Amino acid sequence: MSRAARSSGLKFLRAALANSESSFFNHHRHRFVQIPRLFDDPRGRRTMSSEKSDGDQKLQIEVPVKFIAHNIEAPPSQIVDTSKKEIIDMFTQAYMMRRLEIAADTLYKSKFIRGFCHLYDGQEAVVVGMEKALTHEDAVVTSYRDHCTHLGRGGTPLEVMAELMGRFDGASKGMGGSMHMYRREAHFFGGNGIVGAQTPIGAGLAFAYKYNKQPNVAVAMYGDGAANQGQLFEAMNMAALWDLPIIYVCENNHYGMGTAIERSAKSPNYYKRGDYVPGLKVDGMDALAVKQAFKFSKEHCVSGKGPIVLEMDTYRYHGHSMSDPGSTYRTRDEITGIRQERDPVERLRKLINDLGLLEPAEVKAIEKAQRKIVDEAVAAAKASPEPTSDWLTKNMHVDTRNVRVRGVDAYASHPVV
Ligand SMILES: Cc1ncc(C[n+]2csc(CCOP(=O)(O)OP(=O)(O)O)c2C)c(N)n1
Ligand SMILES: [Mg+2]
Repeated sequence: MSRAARSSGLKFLRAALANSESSFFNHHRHRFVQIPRLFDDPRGRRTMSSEKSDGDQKLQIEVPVKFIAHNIEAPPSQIVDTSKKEIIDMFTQAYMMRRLEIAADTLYKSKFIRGFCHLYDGQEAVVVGMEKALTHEDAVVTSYRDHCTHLGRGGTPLEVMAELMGRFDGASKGMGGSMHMYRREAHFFGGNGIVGAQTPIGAGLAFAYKYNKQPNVAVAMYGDGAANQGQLFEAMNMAALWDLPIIYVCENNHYGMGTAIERSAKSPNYYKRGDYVPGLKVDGMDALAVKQAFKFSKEHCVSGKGPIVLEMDTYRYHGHSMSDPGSTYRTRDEITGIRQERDPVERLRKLINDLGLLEPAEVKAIEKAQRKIVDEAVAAAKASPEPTSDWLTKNMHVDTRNVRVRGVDAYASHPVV
């Protein structure tokens, strides 16, 4: 469809909206609010403009799925301030994440990647939307499902790919693997293999911000399975007691390994599970809704109101890890249905098309460029060397060469080998 034809289609859409709160939009579709947007100019006139000073185009989009609040008087608006550039950017990032995870799947099956490997495809909107509301001065800590979190924090596809293959160019010099992405300079404190372990670490990061009087927030991301872990409640208690600036993000992908949430949680309303901690349930497949929820939460935390829980309603397409085909505890129809109705990458693409932000050929060009980036990262990771054996002890905190430790017998000591 030409840009002109789409634009006349949009005019029709606007007219339809002006006339009715039409059922034309089902509950998963974004509603386009207003282009150009009205705002007050410095001379006190109401001015129509769609251009920002940098040539970007301002947009306001109504996200269709309502935020559901717990212990929050004024939940965030359904209307999200965004821009053409931001939407294209989110699509580009989400598309690249998707490609990277699919490449990882292939590499795993051809044995270039070994060991644990948990893929994030399906959940991309959570990281992409989150990063639009935070800065890299804010801290993030997550679970073992961390490849895309690393990319969101500005890490490169090569750092992820090489880490997956145990190569020296990896985020952790190839010594950690899939669960151990890490990027200190962007305040990304890694993936964690122990379910829930990141939640008290997040409280510690938030404590540091409060102690140093820094206007930043810590984010601890955990799964629906981890939501039943005791340490989360201990950490939340402390965070709430001390009003720590932390956003607890429950990525509810509806399964903990092969166990559906209804079979593992007495209450699968994870946004309420902080009890005295405010919470919001968010459509975690909608990057704009995610951004809005994080913007709201960061303001909440930095203003001194303490922690908040965001339940992201999301879905993982792959099995729990590469050893799980992911099809024994759920139906193929369920997976296909989510792909068709809620896919986060397709939603962003649709937004670009519906608003006529790019021509279809321009979208194709973005996809091609991102595929090339991933392909090049795979090639470079394969060419990257393995870490040399002296790296095995390089990150030890203590030089143990002259240290003796007590044995089972209190009077005998042994050298550390
Ligand atoms: C303390 C601990 N218990 C058990 C495990 C094994 N384990 C790894 S992932 C997982 C399920 C977690 O599910 P969820 O929190 O929903 O995260 P998701 O994998 O869905 O992202 C379990 C039980 C572990 N790694 N650590
Ligand atoms: Mg889960």
